[in-house]
Amino acid sequence: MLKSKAEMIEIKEELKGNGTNALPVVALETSIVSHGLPYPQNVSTALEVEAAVRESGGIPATVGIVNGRAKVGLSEAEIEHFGRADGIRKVSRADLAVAIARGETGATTVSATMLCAKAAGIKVFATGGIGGVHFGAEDTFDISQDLRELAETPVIVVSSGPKAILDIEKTLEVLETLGVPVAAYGQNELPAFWSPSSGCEAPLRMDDPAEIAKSFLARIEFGIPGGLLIANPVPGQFGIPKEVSDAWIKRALVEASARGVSGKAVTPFLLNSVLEISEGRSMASNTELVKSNARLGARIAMEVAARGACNG
Ligand code: PSU
Ligand code: MN
Repeated sequence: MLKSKAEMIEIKEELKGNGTNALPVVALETSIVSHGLPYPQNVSTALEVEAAVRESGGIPATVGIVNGRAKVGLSEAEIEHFGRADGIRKVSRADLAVAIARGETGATTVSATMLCAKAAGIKVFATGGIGGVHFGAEDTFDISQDLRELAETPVIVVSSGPKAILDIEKTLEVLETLGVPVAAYGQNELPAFWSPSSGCEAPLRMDDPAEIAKSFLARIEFGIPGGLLIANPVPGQFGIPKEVSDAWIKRALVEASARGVSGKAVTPFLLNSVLEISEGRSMASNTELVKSNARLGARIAMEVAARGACNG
């Protein structure tokens, strides 16, 4: 028998609205836990990120595929499993339905987490850096599914911009082509993950969570599909100067090409390799920026909820 949609998704009780009160839920991803950071810092970060959402007035919902069901609102034990187990599948848009049909367990990337958030009625999702256009994409065609998801799925993604390992200029061009609004939060320049500066001006600047919520809801009301990308710069003392991170990335890219890394392995390889090259410096920055995005995500979710956009 084919599973019904209700059987494919399990939403934690706390996240279900009562039909009258909108809840300020913030979705969180598991690919960053399973593939983005090493154990045990991945688990402690994921739990701190959930706490950061709560402290800022939101309700966290970490998302992952568990035994063929999209779970929205993982338990602490499940988060621990995603962080500890080896070989957890990376689930993006293309893999989501296959993982469900096969009864697999998998960690969701930005694209798959957005799809699960939409299915659960969640409007805001906080993460680290989004996927985008890789260097050399003119030869490899390596462009993340995250970009097209932003064009299609109505979720506000709070990030620190595209991951610094990417070709930021090309990523911005593709986002423009796809009609995705991209706003730097509180500055004119687009941040680039560990670094508050990318050298590129952001297409938009927004300084106020209420303005972000209103812009998103106006888009829905007007019938324009897709989300909104917010790029929140890493908090001051945790930022890594662009020249420093550019040097790390250069070395990581050389290593990736020497080893012929391709497909979905590219991003985890580069992040891991930068972690080694930077002797762990990239990690503090990575964990702090995700927490900061979680706090901003909660403030935006409260503004969305205050305007009646409901969960459940
Ligand atoms: N941000 C991080 N660490 C990560 C990722 C983002 O700080 O590991 C993950 C996200 O899940 C993102 C994915 O969607 O990397 C992008 O992978 P790809 O480039 O293969 O689309
Ligand atoms: Mn890719």
